[in-house]
Amino acid sequence: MKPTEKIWMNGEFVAWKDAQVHVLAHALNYGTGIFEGLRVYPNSDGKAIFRLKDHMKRFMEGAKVMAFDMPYSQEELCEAVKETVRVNGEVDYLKPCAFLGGEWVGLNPIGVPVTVTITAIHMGSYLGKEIQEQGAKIATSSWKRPWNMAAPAGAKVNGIYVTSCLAKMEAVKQGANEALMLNAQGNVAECSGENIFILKRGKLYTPKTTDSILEGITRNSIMQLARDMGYEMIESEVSRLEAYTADEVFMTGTAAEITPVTMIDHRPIGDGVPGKVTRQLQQAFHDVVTGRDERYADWLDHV
Ligand code: PPE
Repeated sequence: MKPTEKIWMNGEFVAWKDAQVHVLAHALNYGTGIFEGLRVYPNSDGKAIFRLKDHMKRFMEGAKVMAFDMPYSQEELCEAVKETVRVNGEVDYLKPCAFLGGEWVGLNPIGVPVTVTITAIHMGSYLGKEIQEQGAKIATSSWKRPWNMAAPAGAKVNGIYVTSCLAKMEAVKQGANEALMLNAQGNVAECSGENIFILKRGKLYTPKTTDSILEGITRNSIMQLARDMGYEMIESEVSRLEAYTADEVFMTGTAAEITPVTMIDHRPIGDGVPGKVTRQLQQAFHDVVTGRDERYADWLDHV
């Protein structure tokens, strides 16, 4: 990975190569961390971070779920994210992390110090420019999305991402671009790092927050944009069959933005090309994040 200038680590900026932890850091061995992902976009008057407060609110909520003793407030972290953009210049993605560090063996996390970092990177297109434009082929994974009885599936907890990594690897080895994960009920939950939407008979559907999904901020933004554009937008259970027979399918995420899905398990979705509504939402989202649509100016934090 191409290094950027400086990483914010426990309140100070350190050089990329100096942002190190011990091999016995608790999070490295037991997955006891949380993270976020935010994008920064060029706007007419500089740069803006998309939904900064909402991302850092989710970060603090994740810390609460993990019972971390967070050394910084949400406001301090928002400021630190902005500062990280300023000192690193041309970056487009930020990854705040909070994890149990130390030098430790043993599961009990009580008393292990929390390390907080914010790394800026140059991500570009997450799934690849061609996939984002032409559509992704996705494959149902044999790995199910962890559900509430086993893990706090609604929080971005590091350890939970093992399932996403296994699912993604399986999909890629099968020749697909992304994995579709089902929940304990066998309904559609989400992809390895994206939420999913389907369009059927003119209405948009996306799995409910209780369907073992991460409550995506892009998901929330698209729900609002779709409603403002006059579409009926329904949060409901989505079966695998409904996904196969949808007129359009797309994924949403900070990294993947809005990516059309043109094939699920070798079955073409609609005409097998990105759909009209997907294209419309992609364009609308682009206008919002680049500050061209003033109705959503509140979602942008200028740096
Ligand atoms: N589901 C999962 C499991 C997930 O990881 C993400 C974000 C989403 C849904 C979409 O959430 P939101 O970004 O708030 O719209 N996944 C991050 C993955 C990046 C990474 O590889 O790391 C992201 O998009 O930033």
